[in-house]
Amino acid sequence: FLAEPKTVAIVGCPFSGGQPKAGVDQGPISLVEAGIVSQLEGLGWKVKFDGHHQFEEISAVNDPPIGILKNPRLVSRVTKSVAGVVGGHAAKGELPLTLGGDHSLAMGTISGTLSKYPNACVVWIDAHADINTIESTESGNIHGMPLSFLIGIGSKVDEFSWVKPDLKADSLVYIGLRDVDTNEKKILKENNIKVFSMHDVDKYGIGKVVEMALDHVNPNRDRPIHLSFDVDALDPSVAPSTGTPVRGGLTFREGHYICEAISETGLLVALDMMEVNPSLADEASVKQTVAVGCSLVRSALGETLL
Ligand code: B3U
Ligand code: MN
Ligand code: MN
Repeated sequence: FLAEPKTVAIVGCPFSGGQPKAGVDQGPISLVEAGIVSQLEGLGWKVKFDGHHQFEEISAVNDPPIGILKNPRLVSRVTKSVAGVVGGHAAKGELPLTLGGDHSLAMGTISGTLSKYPNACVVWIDAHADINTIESTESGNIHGMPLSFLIGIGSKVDEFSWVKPDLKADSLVYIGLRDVDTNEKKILKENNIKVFSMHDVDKYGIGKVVEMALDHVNPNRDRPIHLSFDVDALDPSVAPSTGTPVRGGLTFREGHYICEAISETGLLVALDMMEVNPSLADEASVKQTVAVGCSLVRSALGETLL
């Protein structure tokens, strides 16, 4: 495939249906208001942004749980439409930048990426594994589940039959995990999925961890990369305004290093910045979290320190 596209298409997704806390739907609005469009233009990108994605509304009464899954029809329809939008931008050679919104959206973004780049690998930065199946989830929150649908594990849910299980378990690598459910630990082991937890970041340092992560999913550095970044991967002292903060996370520099190193590969084809919730925590914390979200995006899209 061709080198990094020069046009970035911003897909703002004001969506919170994959988890219970209000406010994460304001994440993309805050990131855009903080100036992400002009910041990316300043890095030399042509930026396409024509307003936030509009979703079909389905009220809770028309969307009863399926098993334990909450808001299943809403999440399915929204993520399906996001898959179409992201896939459409990718097909035109643009780099889709999806601003969340909760991480269930990645079901859509990664489906979209794989429709254009079937050989893409996924680098998932998160405190959580987001790989619960319909059998294993205890919360029923779909933002804790997108990867099981994409990989095709767990029993099938009709409502999500549009999701093609096209992501191979060995095309996924995680960095930053520290809050993984017992059931998820089993799923990760059984499917031989490569994880670099915070323990590994402590042990090897972030430079070595990113190198090992890329060696696993992209040994020849020739596969397109989809980077899905959950801001809760960062330590809560760095990114406090998010729905499920977990202490012991990535430092400011570790988070940025990951983005810079992936940018340096020249292989990035899609980027997600997820779970920024500007309604949580005080005003200064919100400002700080939104600013960090913008600067991680800039690093992934080529901003360097020198
Ligand atoms: N693993 C838990 C908790 C969780 C996942 N993602 C977030 N929280 N943000 C679950 O609900 O599946
Ligand atoms: Mn997540
Ligand atoms: Mn998370």
